[in-house]
Amino acid sequence: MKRYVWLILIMMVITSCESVDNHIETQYQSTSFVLGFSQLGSESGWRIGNTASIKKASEDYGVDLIYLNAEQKYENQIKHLRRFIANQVDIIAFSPIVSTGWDNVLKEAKDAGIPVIITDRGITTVDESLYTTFIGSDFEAEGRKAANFLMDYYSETDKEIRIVELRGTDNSTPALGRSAGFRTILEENKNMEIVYSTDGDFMNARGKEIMKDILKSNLTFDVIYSHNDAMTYGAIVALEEAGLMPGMDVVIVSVDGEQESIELLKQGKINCVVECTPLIGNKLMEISSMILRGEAVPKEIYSNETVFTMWDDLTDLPERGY
Ligand code: GYE
Repeated sequence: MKRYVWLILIMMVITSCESVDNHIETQYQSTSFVLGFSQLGSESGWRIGNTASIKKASEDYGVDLIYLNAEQKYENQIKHLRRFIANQVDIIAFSPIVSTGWDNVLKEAKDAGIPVIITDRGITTVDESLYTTFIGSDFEAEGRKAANFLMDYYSETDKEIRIVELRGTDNSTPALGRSAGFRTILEENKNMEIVYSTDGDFMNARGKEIMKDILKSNLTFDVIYSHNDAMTYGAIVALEEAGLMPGMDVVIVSVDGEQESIELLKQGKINCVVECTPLIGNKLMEISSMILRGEAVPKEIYSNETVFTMWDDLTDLPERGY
């Protein structure tokens, strides 16, 4: 082909991608396939790590990634998915901010013959055929692990244990699962009670604000169970500002396992960290390739995850990477 034809073609590709969205970030590699990925936002260190993992993996695997960030808005994610369908990407992946409200757009993707992978957070749908697979964590198991730590921690006492729960974004599957799993274990122990539970939206600032309000009220409590590290950091600052010692005066259980929370665990300011890994980029690229090659993949692909507690020797723990 003549050189100027190539030039025009390249210019066309660049212009069409630039017009997709202000927040668009594209990476062009020697193409194997085009993956449209809608990230739900940038609310936490976990999320930043998740985005970095997916971007890095797309580079390593030579995948053309069209990355869009919904900035915490469900409506934006719906728009993203429609753009991916209109652009006829080879495969779509997205991390749904909430669990419901996806059926129509997923039906459109299905009708267009574009496979969809749900990553990180799950969805609730009556029609499981609307997506190909889910890659992420078992949030109920995480909730159970958090409660099991408290069962161990308080195994020697009969006193009533009063728990404050900082929940993640309402109607998101990590918030639903972490609440549900936690409660299933708590039901086995009549001495433990959730005395206050509220939506902190997985945000550091909300964790701090909620904890400040609680400390101003007359509520007494022994434990904070926080659905993510970001809210935990905010709550810790509020406790310290009130002259309390996190980890001593209040037992703290957090979920995620960011490097920062492991440091706080080592310092004794957090008592238990339930791991939830955001590093699913490689898996996403591998599974995408398999689907596009027509190979069968499991409907649910869960990460292997552990729990870090105040009783563990964490000196040799490798850098977390998020
Ligand atoms: O725990 C939290 C993030 O969806 C599992 O979202 C993820 C959660 C994670 O904001 O830090």
